[in-house]
Amino acid sequence: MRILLYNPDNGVTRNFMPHLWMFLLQSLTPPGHEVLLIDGNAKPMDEAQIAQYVRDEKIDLVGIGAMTRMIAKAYRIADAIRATGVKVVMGGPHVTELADEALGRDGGPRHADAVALGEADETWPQIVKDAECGQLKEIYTPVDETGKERKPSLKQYPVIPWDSIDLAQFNLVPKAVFPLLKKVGEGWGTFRIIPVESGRGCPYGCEFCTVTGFFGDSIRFRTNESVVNELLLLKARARKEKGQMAVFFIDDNFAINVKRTKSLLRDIIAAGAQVHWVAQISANLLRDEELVDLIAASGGKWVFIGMESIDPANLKDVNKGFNKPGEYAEVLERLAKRNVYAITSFIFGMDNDTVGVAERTLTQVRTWPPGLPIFGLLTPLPATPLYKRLESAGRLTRAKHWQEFIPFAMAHTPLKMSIEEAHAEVKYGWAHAYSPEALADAVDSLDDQPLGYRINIFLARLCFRGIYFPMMSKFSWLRVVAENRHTIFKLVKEGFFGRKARPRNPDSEVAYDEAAPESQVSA
Ligand code: B12
Ligand code: SF4
Repeated sequence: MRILLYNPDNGVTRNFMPHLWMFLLQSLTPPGHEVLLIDGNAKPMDEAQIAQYVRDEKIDLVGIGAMTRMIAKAYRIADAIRATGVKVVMGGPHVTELADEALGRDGGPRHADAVALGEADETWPQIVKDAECGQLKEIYTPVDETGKERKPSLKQYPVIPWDSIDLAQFNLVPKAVFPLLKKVGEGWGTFRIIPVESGRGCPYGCEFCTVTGFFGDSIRFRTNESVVNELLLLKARARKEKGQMAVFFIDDNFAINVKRTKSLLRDIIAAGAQVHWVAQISANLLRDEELVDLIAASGGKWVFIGMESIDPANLKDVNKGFNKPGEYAEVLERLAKRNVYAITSFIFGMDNDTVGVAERTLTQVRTWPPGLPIFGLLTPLPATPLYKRLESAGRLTRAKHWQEFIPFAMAHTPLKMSIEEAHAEVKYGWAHAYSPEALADAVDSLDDQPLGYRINIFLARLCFRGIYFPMMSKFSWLRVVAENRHTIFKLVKEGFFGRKARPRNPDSEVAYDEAAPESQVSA
């Protein structure tokens, strides 16, 4: 069969990274089939175009995966494909929770011929077999011989052939910045961020999160060896194409088992498999100095920290009381001392939030080492404890918000402010954290660091700005470049003419550079 795996675009940004599920299912497809991949973020298509593609390419089966926010688009695409007579299987977190919606059993229209519930590593080969002999079932559940739900072990993880997969669509280097990047170092022809998982599951059960329900509270890990080999494969590819490759460890909480994470990081260093990497780690796990040393030495550059709120009452409300706002600054300093920076994620519209929450949060953020703050709104995702709580309290204003996705829009009423006020807080957060002045401050605060670090934070801030302020057109980029011309001029001047030597930060330890002299170090 010719199988198409499709991920819809998110309608807001051009994703910076491909989705892992597609590559994983491609690798798990039984031999004898050809699998094509389309990520709508890289290759945007409307319903008519995808239907035409399916006909032209003589596709026999289509698999679609989507998060809740992309599900409306996913359904429209599925409808267009089914209208051509080709069967559609859907999977991922949304349809796992609302299979009846996808199958049209809730009174609405049907969008999928089959739904794969939960993790599909073990059911996907069966789905392909059944589709091949025309016996596709409606629901595939990962169960053991006794019919009990089974979470796949990651011990036998497939080899994803990163050395040969066509990744042309995921090159992040804009042509306009070539001259500047060349000054920073050779080998910037391509830059890709590749998703790699080392484990699944998180037991913390934060109220708004689907992860504990979906992946279970039993945490499973790949072997260190399989992760190390994957990194070596990626590194070899980057070297071959004279480009840069960074890895996003997409584990929900990369250091959930600190002992295991340390052992993995040590093995990465021992094998010379360091690449620049990003991972999600909760603040409480970053108290461990040795862990942070290993993060830096193994190539860790950015850590995504779900801080959510600086108000302990809010954190308690959403079952995230293990986050201690009092230690945020210390955690960030600990990282920055090793040249590791943080993507700090905040949620507004929580029950104890009042007008001014964005400025109160930013006041704290400004005292921290420079990073990438991001701001979102509390969103009741289906089947989360939050959804159930708000539903039973009659507080949902758009109970099926995913049917008409609106970015940065609440679907329930917060307790201490209005929906409009919550929206205004998010806007304020983004506008002030990503203003030309804030970007200049971030660059200046790294004044004692090499140019690469400062360019890095500047470019990262420009890109992150696009999460909230649409930056899809050339015009919007030109405007942002014009607004930030002073900082750009300063960096370019320094790139071409150098600058007077500055005292180097005596506390700073560039552990990764020292540990991995021949790796793809750039920044
Ligand atoms: C990496 C990641 C991202 C990346 C982007 C996605 C990417 N390019 O990979 C970034 C960091 C940008 C991101 C952002 C967001 N994310 Co996110 N993200 C993840 C994360 C941590 C990993 C995804 C992953 O690759 N998992 C590993 C793969 C193997 O698992 P999987 O995708 O679920 O696939 C398996 C099954 O679901 C199934 N499957 C999936 N698709 C299909 C399709 C078919 C046909 C079949 C048969 C099976 C199948 O089989 C796979 C193998 O078992 C997940 C949490 C998680 N652990 O999954 C959250 C998660 C997907 N994100 C989530 C959310 C909410 C967001 C944001 C909206 C957060 C926010 N408030 O801003 C944004 C929106 C992004 C956007 N604009 O598109 C939620 C989605 C919940 C939901 N119901 O939709 C999750 C589950 C986390 C959570 N907190 O609950 N995210
Ligand atoms: S720590 Fe992160 S992944 Fe784990 S339940 Fe909380 S929000 Fe979800």
